[in-house]
Amino acid sequence: MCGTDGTNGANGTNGGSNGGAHFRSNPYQPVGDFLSNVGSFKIIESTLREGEQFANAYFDTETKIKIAKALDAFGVDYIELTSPAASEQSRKDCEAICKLGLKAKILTHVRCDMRDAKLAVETGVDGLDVVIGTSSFLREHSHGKDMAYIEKTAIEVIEYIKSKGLEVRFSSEDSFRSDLVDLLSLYRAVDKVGVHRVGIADTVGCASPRQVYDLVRTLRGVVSCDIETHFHNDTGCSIANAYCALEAGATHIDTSVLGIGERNGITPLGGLMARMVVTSPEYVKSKYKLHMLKEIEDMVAEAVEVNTPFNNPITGFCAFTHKAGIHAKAILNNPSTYEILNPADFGLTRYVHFASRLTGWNAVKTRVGQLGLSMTDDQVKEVTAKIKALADVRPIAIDDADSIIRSFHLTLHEQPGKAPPVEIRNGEPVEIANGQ
Ligand code: HCA
Ligand code: CU
Repeated sequence: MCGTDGTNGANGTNGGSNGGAHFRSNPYQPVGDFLSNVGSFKIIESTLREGEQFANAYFDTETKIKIAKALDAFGVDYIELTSPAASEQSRKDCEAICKLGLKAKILTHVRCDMRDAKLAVETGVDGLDVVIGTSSFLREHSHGKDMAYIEKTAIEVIEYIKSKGLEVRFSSEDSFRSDLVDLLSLYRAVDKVGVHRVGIADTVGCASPRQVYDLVRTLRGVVSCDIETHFHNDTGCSIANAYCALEAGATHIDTSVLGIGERNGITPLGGLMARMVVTSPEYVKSKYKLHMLKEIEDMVAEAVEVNTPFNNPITGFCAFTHKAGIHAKAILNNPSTYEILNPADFGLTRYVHFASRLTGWNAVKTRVGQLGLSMTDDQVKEVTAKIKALADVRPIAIDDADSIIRSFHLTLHEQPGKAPPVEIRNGEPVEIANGQ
């Protein structure tokens, strides 16, 4: 009923002359802060790594290449791939993507282990994202290594990768449940040997925005390298956490298309774009091809056999649908009244609902115009009452509302000044012939 692709009835022209007239200046500027990177962040797109850990994901080589090319065209800074140590095909796919000559830098994600690092540098990647668990949970129940061992291995692996002329990031899994002193001294040590980025990962999705702000801000004071962040969405904070990380001085955000990843995934690329285009419109619009978002999400949704969630930012089927009469009226006058995002920025159109019991006459008036009919305001109000009367009896479709409008108009034409011959009988609009 309310699509986002511009094919449905009331879309398209509803913006009228105000369609692009969103705010001239941006009233949503973040609190100014010299460490904030909300206007200069980079994206590490991990659909082909974290996303491959999504329950439904199986990407064959062709699909991986298609996704990598699309993400590159969209403008992401980095594309992160599954470790070549995961399987022989993963290694070959990594090599194949490196050979595409994309603008985005290609990274692969490896355990903090020299064998994995050696395998990865042979694939032709631009850099390695090295990771190891640092929380007591993971140290005790996963790899069983202590902090001294982690630091020593980390330094060896980082120095090796750097000696090959590649970019290297070092990250701790489960950073928010790691001991803060352990974490900071480890990061200080890897910063000293010249790691390009350190990473903070909320592996279990437990962190709140304020905790993220505090940790990143503290880390910002300890290391001089870039700071990458990675947020799982178990408690629904993945976009807010990414935003707070940037405010606190993080430089890189990990995303995946539709947020796919382990469990319910990580910061979604589209949701992050929605957040950041409001905060930093010039930066986001000049850097990323926002018009490609829907196509990329559809591509990934199809590959992993899911639907785009109805309430997805930007591309959810009703993300730009306005229903209540009060909303519709204001939107038709000026879309900024009830829209913080402009659908046109994403190549999409808004939709003003005109087939419900909440419908107001302004929306119906627009629909009358779209159907190429003309009525006075009083007539539009009359036909609106009919639409609402039917919608009080049952849910109605666009076609129902259109047929009420058309037959009402027909009667006006045939018998100017006479009462319109449409009545609701047994919950259906019924045209009343003369005298019946
Ligand atoms: C995982 C690893 C990771 C790594 C994040 C990073 C996480 O548990 O699968 O490299 O920064 O969430 O900790 O995705
Ligand atoms: Cu993760």
